[in-house]
Amino acid sequence: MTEKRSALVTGITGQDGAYLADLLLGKGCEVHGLARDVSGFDFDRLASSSQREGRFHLHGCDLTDQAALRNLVAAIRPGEIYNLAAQSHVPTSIAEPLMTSEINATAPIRLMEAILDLGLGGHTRLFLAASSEIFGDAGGQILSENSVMTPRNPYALSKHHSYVESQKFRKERGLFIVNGILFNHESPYRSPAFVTRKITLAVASMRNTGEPLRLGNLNARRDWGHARDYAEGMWLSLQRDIPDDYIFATGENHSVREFVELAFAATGRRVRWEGAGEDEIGFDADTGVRLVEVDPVFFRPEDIGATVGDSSKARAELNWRPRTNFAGLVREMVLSDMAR
Ligand code: NDP
Ligand code: GDR
Repeated sequence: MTEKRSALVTGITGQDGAYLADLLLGKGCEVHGLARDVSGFDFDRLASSSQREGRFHLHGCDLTDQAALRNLVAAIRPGEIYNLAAQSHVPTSIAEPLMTSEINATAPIRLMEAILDLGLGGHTRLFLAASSEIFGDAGGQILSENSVMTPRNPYALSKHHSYVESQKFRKERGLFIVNGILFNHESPYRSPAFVTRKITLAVASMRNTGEPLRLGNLNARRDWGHARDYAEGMWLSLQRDIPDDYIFATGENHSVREFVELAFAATGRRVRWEGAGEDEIGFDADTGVRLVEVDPVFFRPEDIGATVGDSSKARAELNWRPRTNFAGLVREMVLSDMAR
């Protein structure tokens, strides 16, 4: 742990913010969370953190408000900053590229400038949440820190911009910055805008609604891990004395179709697929009830077919490894949604 045991976490109301806040509090840290809408604050995800009286502080601040962000950093003088705040939804970035770029690229660059201007360069360590999206569509090739990067949507471009700039701040201006190149990670805290939680929520509620689940590309493959493991990787990466960039990934990938099958299996149902492409339908193998339909609305113009990451550097240098496997992740998400 760095000298001053205080951390500023942007994006505290998001999925990763909840796991990271819990982890940092467990390590005895003072946690300052930046949330843009304190009045609409989601205490559901942060229920256990917010109960740690005295060591959990919430600050209302939009990441794009440069002056407010700088004042916050000056007041807290955090030993660690985890910049998790982002417009993190790929389709939204296509609809709103400018807003995505301001939050995901310009704001982190301003944050780096603020650390320098405030004279905190030798004190504050900064973690930036980069993304496997920066590689673009690598055709299922296993991706390492040295793989070619060809970002292809506004979200990926914004994350790539921040990634490239941060390397300059590290090399040329001496800031302690780590990029975690994060592959997909999910959990019961995942927003329903993403396919995994959309599936587990639908599977859990289907007996009541009877509505089939409508999905896009069933054949897309992702390297899916558990968010709790990735939060641990973020923390580990700031504990080393030399800053560097790390891939966090499980090293295996699975299709949306496999995710659907395992999710239904957790409720005792088997899926039988019929048809192909937009006409494919998933039926309950025992009752014949329609469980899944393909809806072209959810297809993406330039979807990435498959991702899989090589996290051997993080495993060797940080002693990091994912603890929850794919089947365990799907089951935990379904059971959590059923319990709700
Ligand atoms: P979420 O979308 O769950 O959370 C994003 C957070 O950013 C939310 O708390 C959101 O607040 C906040 N935020 C968005 N815009 C602003 C703003 N202008 N000012 C302040 N806060 C803002 O993301 P995850 O937790 O899943 O991901 C964390 C980080 O990791 C993100 O940067 C994401 O891009 C990156 N990442 C995530 C991966 C994943 O699979 N989960 C994989 C690769 C990278 P609000 O609640 O107000 O919307
Ligand atoms: P992704 O996650 O774009 O990889 O970004 P998402 O869950 O949205 O998509 C994964 C794959 O599933 C396919 N898909 C669908 N996706 C959604 N959302 N809804 C559907 O109905 C659906 N049907 C099929 C998609 O086409 C895609 O191929 C996540 C985010 O967390 C980013 O912030 C992060 O950087 C990357 O992961 C790594």
